[in-house]
Amino acid sequence: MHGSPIATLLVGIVLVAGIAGCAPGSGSTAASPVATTEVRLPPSYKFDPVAIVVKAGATVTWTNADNFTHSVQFQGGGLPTDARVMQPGQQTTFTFDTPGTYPYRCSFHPQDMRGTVTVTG
Ligand SMILES: [Cu+2]
Repeated sequence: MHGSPIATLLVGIVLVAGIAGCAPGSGSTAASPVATTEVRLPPSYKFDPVAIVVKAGATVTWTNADNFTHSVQFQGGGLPTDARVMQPGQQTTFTFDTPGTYPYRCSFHPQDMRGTVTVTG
């Protein structure tokens, strides 16, 4: 009888810790952008880093280091939406002139491969 309130409290703490521990993994779009102009596509099927931040006028280079063909396809935002296809070992570049947030994806693997370029003024 004396032990049960403490046991209830402990269960509560474990539950809260478990929920908090899950939070970062559940929000994959919430990755904080990395300041770089280089995005690699390592094996397999991903952009690394997935979110970057660059200054207006910067040229971003994507390098396909995977064993499969991928692409960079901007999702609107005034940018050309044609797929910029990269065979394994190839690169593509794009110069961002206007501040904004530009989501893109791989046109071949749109469910798995998405990234974001944030351009600051
Ligand atoms: Cu792909």
